[in-house]
Amino acid sequence: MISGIVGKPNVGKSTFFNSATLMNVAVANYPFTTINANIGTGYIRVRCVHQELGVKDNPVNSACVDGTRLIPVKMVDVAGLVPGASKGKGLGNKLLDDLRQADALIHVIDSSGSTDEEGRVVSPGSHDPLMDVQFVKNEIVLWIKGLIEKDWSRISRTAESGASGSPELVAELMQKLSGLSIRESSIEAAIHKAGLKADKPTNWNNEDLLNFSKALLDISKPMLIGANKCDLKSSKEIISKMTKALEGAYPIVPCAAEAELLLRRASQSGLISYVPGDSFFEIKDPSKITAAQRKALDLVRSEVLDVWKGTGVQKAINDAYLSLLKGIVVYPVEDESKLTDKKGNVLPDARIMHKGDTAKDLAYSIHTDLGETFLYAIDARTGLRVGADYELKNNDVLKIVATARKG
Ligand SMILES: Nc1nc2c(ncn2[C@@H]2O[C@H](COP(=O)(O)OP(=O)(O)OP(=O)(O)O)[C@@H](O)[C@H]2O)c(=O)[nH]1
Ligand SMILES: [Mg+2]
Repeated sequence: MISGIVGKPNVGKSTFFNSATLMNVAVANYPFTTINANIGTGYIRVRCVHQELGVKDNPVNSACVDGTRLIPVKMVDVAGLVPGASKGKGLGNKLLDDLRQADALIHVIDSSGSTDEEGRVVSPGSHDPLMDVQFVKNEIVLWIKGLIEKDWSRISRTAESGASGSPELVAELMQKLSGLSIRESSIEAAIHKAGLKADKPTNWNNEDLLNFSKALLDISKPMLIGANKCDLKSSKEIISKMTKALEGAYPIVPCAAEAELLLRRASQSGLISYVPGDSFFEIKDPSKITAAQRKALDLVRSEVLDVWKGTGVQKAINDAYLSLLKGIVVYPVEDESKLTDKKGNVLPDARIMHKGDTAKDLAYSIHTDLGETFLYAIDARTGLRVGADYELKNNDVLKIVATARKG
């Protein structure tokens, strides 16, 4: 599962990305600082099961800080998107292509209203970011529509000449949109949601294609709004207005990416203890901190943590994977009584799976071989066997048993 960080230029996408991944990609106060996509690893934060199970853990694929498990997830930061991007304006289709692989979108907006549609600096509160929510969505819809339209007459005719109608259209669209991280079931659902008939695609008009593209975006790439720069004064009123206006359409998470970056770096260099997502931090040794560092940290506390109860960056990431993408966390082990891997590490891995995935899906996600030779799994909590179709539950600890593969 990959999340894509989208939005118009100069809203803080790369700052958000840096704060999530602790990478160091370029950030600057002008549009189009980012040109090529940046791919990195962020973390979702969950309560680890080790305390409940009464063991000490040795995470391998993830980290555990005082009972908080940080599980790696892939994130991509792309260039800023301007009105007309789907027609090639700004960095146009290149950046949209960089979004192909994203399963969920974190749409970063400038909630202080101090950047115009194209990311140029304007006075705080003078631009309404609600307009950006609309145009960014429209551009992504038009890009999807453009991809389909290019080949629509062939797709629709081929699909219609098939024997039984709908499966042909879905298969043709699947092929056309391959690489876009879209499932077959999402295409079916989008046809249905748009109120269209799959057996007569040659009758679809321009508006039908547009409605289909809208539905497909909503279903296949769910989105939340990261209302960034919430440390600035003008953001409070704008966020409250937007929250009402977007109710039922998109979840909105107030964010202060710059503050998160400062906290993460201060924590990394040992100045403070802070776990991403916390609403507080502690200065480790007050005698080692400079006056400037203290001032910056005090500002983060008073303008962000005390007001918003966190910087929002971790919440946005968690919500993207756990709510939008319906992720659940599963801990595979090799020895179900000791909860270890082959090397004796306790609760070594935490994996994010989809709600609805089965024990066999878990096996496949670890290794194709393990999926193909799957026999059953053992629930470490109960010691009972579960079958291939067992639906995974959040926080399951499972041992997969497979036949030994020869040669
Ligand atoms: N006040 C405030 N400024 C921020 C915050 N996050 C980012 N900025 C500033 O916003 C400006 C743009 O940040 P970037 O991260 O480069 O923005 P971007 O969206 O990646 O920009 P492009 O790559 O040009 O599309 C920089 O001056 C950042 O320091 C924040 O949380 N609060
Ligand atoms: Mg950038």
